[in-house]
Amino acid sequence: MDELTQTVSGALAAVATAASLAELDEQRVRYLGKKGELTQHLKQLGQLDPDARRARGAEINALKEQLEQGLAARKEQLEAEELTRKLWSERVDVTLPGRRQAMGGLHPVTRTIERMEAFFESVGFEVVEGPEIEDDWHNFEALNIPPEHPARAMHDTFYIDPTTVLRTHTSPVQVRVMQSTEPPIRVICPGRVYRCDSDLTHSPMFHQVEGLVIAEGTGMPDLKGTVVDFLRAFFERDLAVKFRPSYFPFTEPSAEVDMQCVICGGGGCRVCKGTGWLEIMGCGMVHPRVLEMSGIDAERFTGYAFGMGVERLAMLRYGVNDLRLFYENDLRFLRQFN
Ligand code: 2U9
Repeated sequence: MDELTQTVSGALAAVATAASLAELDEQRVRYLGKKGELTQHLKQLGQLDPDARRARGAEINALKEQLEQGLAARKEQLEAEELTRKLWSERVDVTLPGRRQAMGGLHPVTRTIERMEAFFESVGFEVVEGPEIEDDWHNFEALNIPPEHPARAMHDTFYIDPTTVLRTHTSPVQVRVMQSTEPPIRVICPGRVYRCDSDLTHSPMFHQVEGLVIAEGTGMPDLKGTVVDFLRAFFERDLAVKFRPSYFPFTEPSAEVDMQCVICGGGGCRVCKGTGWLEIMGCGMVHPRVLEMSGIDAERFTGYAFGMGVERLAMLRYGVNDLRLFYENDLRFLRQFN
């Protein structure tokens, strides 16, 4: 018996210092496994007479229980250590600075449109948008653009079907405003427009901002004042501006607007082709037939309108020399506007 007690106390010592769960299990197998030392002793009980067997059996079982308790206690310890190690290795330092969300920004074309809207809203215009897919009547007919007009040719306009187009200008939005609103009307219409045209200086999709004012007694002086004030506010400079007679089917009289070159200040450079002037927009008094077709009494009301390309204004304001940069989504280009 002494021998077995000694064995078990040695086993308890080994269990108490087992360095891992695997080592602990080795100890369990060594003493309590099928061929374990204690198990062997229990198997030999059969050879004893009943009284001795009962006494010896109780002793061995007590030792076995002691060893099982030792194994369980060490197992619990080792598992707790293992959990602590795992938690420590997976710890998160909540005091570290967070990863910042990269800040996005508005596209230069959007910024330009917003800048234009801000000016016109400050002088009483309302911003109105309309559909990019238009019918022939709103895009052409109501604007006094006759069926034989070159703009209507397949090579200038994207046709969806014989009477449906991608709008070639935002003017159909103003037509819709005239049809649905009693004057006075004071609107600007920004948006995408489409023309079957693509080269270094033309994109098949670009943006326009057009304006329309309809009121009793308005005329060329109001038009000129509005346009000059806009250009000076937009470019933040006291620019020279001139109005050159021109022709559009929807305005009469019509004018193209030239402004002092913002790149060279008027001395002459590559951008203004040495003239000192830049063509910047078109405008005119709304043709009475255009007013009448949309249900406005042209005897009582007059109107003025203007139109400009957003990309062109953005290029001049930001000093961008290639239109294609606006459509390539190159972040190195776009990040410069924030
Ligand atoms: C209605 C009546 C008249 C809008 C106008 C222009 C002159 C013009 C061009 C500028 C550069 C187009 O983007 S561009 O190629 N626009 O020259 N636009 S008057 O006249 C209107 C519009 C709507 C009902």
